[in-house]
Amino acid sequence: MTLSRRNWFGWATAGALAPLGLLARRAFAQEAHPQPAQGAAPATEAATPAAQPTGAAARGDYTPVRTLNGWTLPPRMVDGVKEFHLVAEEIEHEFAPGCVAKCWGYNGTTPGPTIEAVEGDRVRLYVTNNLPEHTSMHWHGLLLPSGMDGVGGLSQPHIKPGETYVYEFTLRQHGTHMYHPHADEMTQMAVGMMGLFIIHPAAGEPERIDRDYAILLHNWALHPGTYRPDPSVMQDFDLWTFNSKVFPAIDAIVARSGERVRIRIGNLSMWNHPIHMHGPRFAVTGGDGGRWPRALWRNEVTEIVGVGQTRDLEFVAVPGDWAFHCHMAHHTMNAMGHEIPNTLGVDQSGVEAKIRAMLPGYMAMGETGMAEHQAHTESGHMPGPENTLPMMMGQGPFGPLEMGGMFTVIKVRDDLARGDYADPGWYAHPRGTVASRVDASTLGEPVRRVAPPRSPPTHEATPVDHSKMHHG
Ligand SMILES: [Cu+2]
Repeated sequence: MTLSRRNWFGWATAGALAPLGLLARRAFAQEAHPQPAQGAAPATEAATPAAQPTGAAARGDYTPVRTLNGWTLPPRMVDGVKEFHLVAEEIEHEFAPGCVAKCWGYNGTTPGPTIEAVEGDRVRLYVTNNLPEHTSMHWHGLLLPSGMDGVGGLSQPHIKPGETYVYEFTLRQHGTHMYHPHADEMTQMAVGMMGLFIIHPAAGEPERIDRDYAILLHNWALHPGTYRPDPSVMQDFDLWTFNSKVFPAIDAIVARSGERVRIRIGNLSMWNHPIHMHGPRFAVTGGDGGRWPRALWRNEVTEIVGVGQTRDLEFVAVPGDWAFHCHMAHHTMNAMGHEIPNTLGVDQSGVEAKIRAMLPGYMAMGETGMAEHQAHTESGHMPGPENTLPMMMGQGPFGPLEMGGMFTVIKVRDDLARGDYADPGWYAHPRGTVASRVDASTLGEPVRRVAPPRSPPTHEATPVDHSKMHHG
């Protein structure tokens, strides 16, 4: 403690008063971006300088990352080292109201709390294992000594139930990184053990980031009617999540018009996810290896975030309500059934009556598509098994959104206060800027390639006249 105070005063006098200014700025930033459990961070950080002051004037002056639906673990400064304590434990997790499960996570949540630090920080990470089996902790993407890499059996002994291990290293990079066990990974990740590790650049950002969001992608085999994710499933998952939540339980991404927004995305699921943003293009500005040189930035509207990868997307906010989602259509559904026969276009009326004689309440689905699913669910026609969610959910200002899973809305408004993250409701579109219904009879005959069918298609075998088929 004495040593730490001496270091502090030595550094403060040698480095003039710059640190005081930056500490004040950081305290303000924390206050302006309130998040659960972040309250204690500014005071503890203000008490001690970071271990390796770089002398950069902007050191530590960053916009705190906002983990959508999640939280950031407050560090404790001990002798100039930033300490974090993660506790691996069983938790009860709610994916959305009506769907809960026994999961494994850290410090009460899945994903675990986000760890946030600055390039050059010395960090000490305690990991306590309160699980019934051994675990370990891998710091995904971090440059560190081999023995701190957390591969159970390879770089360290496993952390047995009841034990606590300590990891300590200096952060020699910045960017979007992750943490997860490297022990019985198939089980421990399948049930939710993962988190984000965000490192801000010591020299500050080349372009000021006004809002810095972070999302961890995952998938869950939580079969309808069950309460524990199934770790043995490899492809047919039931829930697709941003920070372990499904739409519509996922918070909106909120920004003010003209602000520069970054969305950091990490993927510890079992699928690659093409993440798609409506509205403005974004620039992909970084990945696992940190922020890319500006010459490598590229404009996209969809970016694949591969398994085990991270990507940073940045854009200047444009007013409106813009969908932000995975473009794998099944990944914006909840609680998929996987062995459903394809009934699209099938007249099921006779079948439905026959089955209903044996299964009262049975309702055929999908004749004209699946949109009827949400309508039936919401009108109470279709009670599903317990502890599951409808495939399609969410009400928008114009009707059902028919979404689930990896979907949320970027809500950009002109009149938001800086640092206001409250959901502003639905966008008030300027007059004349909303698609609307017209009388099609005034439009004349649309140009078609082939004549429309004379009668609705049926599943009766129809003779095909091959001589009339056109190719090309
Ligand atoms: Cu996806």
